[in-house]
Amino acid sequence: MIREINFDGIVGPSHNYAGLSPGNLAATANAGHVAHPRAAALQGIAKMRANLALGLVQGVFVPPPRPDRDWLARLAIDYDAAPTHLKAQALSASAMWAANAATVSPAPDTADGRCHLTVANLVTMPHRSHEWEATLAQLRLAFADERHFAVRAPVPAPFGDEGAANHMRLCATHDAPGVEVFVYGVSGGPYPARQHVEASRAVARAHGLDPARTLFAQQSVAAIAAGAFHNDVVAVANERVLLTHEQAFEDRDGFYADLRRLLPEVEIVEVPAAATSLADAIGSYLFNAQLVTPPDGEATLIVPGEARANPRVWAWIEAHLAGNGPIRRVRVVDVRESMANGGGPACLRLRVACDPAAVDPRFLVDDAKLDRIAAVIETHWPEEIAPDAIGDPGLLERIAAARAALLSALVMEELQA
Ligand code: SUG
Repeated sequence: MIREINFDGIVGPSHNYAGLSPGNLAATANAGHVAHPRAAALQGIAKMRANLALGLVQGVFVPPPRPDRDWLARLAIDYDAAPTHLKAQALSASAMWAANAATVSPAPDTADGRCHLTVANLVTMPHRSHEWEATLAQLRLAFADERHFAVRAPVPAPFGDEGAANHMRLCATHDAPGVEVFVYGVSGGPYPARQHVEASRAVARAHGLDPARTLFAQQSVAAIAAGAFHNDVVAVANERVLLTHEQAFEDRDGFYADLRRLLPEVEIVEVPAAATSLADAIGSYLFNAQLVTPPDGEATLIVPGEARANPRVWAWIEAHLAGNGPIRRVRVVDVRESMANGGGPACLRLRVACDPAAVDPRFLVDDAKLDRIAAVIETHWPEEIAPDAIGDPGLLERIAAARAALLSALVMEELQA
């Protein structure tokens, strides 16, 4: 029985604001602020609880070891001796944004009838370029059953791949064959285009997707320049609904026409720039919502509090709900610590449509398990990290102990490394 599972990255104990992602306007604007890892992680837990309450299946990924001393060793330096920028890059908790962990093609779409996951190489940003090894180890554990899953190593550099944040799947229902859409950027603007078309094409080939049901769409140059460093900041899809900003795609009409040809029942909900500018979209993260179908069938949009705080964005949501549109319900979640680094509700989760019984149960959560995780966070996660604290040996010990306590609570000690 195929269900969509949202795997949320548990916010790691090293969460801090170092401004490491040019083109991610929230992250650069908040550089140097004091971060609150404990509150950040508890906000993530509350979001997961709200999803469980909707009747959704929920999973978790655990934070990788930070600082990444293996990566520093390959750079021939110890953490203590490293300059500040390398310290910050080694310490980042950026793996919390699980939408960048991998690209997922569920079994109904692939040639061998297995669910394929390709780990994203994240090569564009130095602090994210070393995430993939720990992510690969974790996915190999969670999706170890090779009758159901193929977990694949990343596409080689220099072809940038940022995973599911630049991938959408449209389908009648999650268990039916879908149309997979890979959104790529073209460099030349003020900010890097992180998703390269060569990487997207390689992932599609590796997953054994039917070329006749696979689309490659260029993200608009204007969207990247306005701060949409991933497609999931300007568009989100679920089943046959695409919610998108008018300026998300370079060839909007061509893309919509292709989509309608391949999936005649598609419902394209376009938010006009006149109602919500790109700046409003990026400031509010309206499109970085989770668009989900709970068991009651009422398509639900899970938005960050910042979307409610923007009067134009909230007015658009209320008008859509009052009308006859396909989105029937909205839920507001507080993930402001993650938002301040440019990560909204959708960034924090990786969607895997599969039979939950095929997943290692340690990665699936119910309320009782979330209680246990929250207790570890309350006890061990640092309350705050100030920018000048990242060299403090006491903080590093605390971060390591916090992660060890979480792995022990989840019986995942084999990820300790
Ligand atoms: O890659 N922020 C992340 C945010 C990722 C959001 N993910 C999706 N849109 N799916 C990024 O830019 C900032 C970390 C720092 O500066 O310390 C950061 O990496």
